[in-house]
Amino acid sequence: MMKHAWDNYRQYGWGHNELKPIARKGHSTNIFGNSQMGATIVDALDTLYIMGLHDEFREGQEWIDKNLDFSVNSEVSVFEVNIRFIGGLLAAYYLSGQEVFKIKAVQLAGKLLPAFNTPTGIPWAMVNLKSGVGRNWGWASAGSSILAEFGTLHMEFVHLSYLTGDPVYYNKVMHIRKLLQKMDRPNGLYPNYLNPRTGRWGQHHTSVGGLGDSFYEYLLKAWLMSDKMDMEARKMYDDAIEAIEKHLIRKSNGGLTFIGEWKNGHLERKMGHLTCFAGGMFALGADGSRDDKAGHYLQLGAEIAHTCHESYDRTTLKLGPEAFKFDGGVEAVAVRQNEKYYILRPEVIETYWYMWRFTHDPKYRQWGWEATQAIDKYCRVSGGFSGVKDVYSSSPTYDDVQQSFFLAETLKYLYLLFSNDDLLPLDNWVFNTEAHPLPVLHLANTTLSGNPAYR
Ligand code: DMJ
Repeated sequence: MMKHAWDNYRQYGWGHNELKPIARKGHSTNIFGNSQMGATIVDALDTLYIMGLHDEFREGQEWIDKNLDFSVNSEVSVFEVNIRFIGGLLAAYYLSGQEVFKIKAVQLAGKLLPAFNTPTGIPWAMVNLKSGVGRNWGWASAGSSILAEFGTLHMEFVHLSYLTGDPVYYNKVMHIRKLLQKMDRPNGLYPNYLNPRTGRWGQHHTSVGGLGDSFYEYLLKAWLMSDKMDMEARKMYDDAIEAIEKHLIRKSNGGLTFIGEWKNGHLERKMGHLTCFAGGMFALGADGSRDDKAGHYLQLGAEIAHTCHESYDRTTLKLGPEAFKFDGGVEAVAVRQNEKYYILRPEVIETYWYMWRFTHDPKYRQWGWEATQAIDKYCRVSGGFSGVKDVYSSSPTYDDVQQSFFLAETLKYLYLLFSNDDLLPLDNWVFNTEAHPLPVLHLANTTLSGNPAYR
């Protein structure tokens, strides 16, 4: 499947950000501005490497060396460029040892830094790579920046400081953390919106899915990545998860555990495909949890994995919808037409993989195999892989996009699910939110100024 996705991108979309597998031409979205930065190449590199597709890896490396240029007049998403490009380049560097990846990652990071020039130091969502001018998404509440965006920079930025010896990146993300620590949190929950001019929360909407998700993930992973020294991050994670469990996690009438969203003073009994990553996160955070609740969090991870599997199993195509409800007799099923699509997302498979690593219960491989077969049957087209618009329809129509995260994440997690545990062991590697593995840093003897946790 990786060969099919890559070869078609190579043939029809090379150098573009993504591929339209039916029209057989390049594709892009506003997260990459109007740039042609080969997002699929950068996102796919480490998957190619891990799978032993060395010729393809070398082709990608050559393109990056000769063509990847960040001096372009293009307004890009700081978050997306960080997780896909900086994360992808750093992982490729750590796996292969090729300097070009490190050099490009550092060049690109330099282009993102002007986004932090706001009155509070909370970065803008978007930055123009040439002019350095930043701004926020027009749709975000009250001119706010987004929690999952400014809160998903820590892993990559700490690695950049580690590799360059320049504390600037580290200081930027620690400043964000300090600011968040000082703020009041309604019910202990972090709202998704924060205004970078005033430093005040926007709308009180809290989500473990879109807009919130990877902020919580990076608190846990900051701790893991520091060889469990960064206790400040662990505490923030534990506090956040306790509030989430209290206010957002419920059991449906049919006995399915789900994570809802806090909106306008009440709990919305709806869960997104994106939220399904949290099963893996709870399992990953079980060891080291407060009050020795490891068994509890592993169980919670298993319950979320089960619920998300049900969201797949209750469809015609055996692929999960973008969002599903637990309301009025409906359980783990999408209700609105515009929530019935599947765009090759990884989160459910990601959770199967973490659960497999921690329990070795064969059901996770079985569920992963069901998803593999469904993707291969319903999303494969002759020019690559495409998302589908309705997982409840037996004759689905395609969205004609092969997302770069399909190669970075979905196929990587599937490959790992059927590999031995000594391929990227979790004691030594921490995966960024785009599934790019970064090594645990043993920083006891390294100076990263500012945080006693690192001394
Ligand atoms: C990916 O870019 C990352 O996993 C991100 O954290 C969430 N959305 C997509 C995949 O669905």
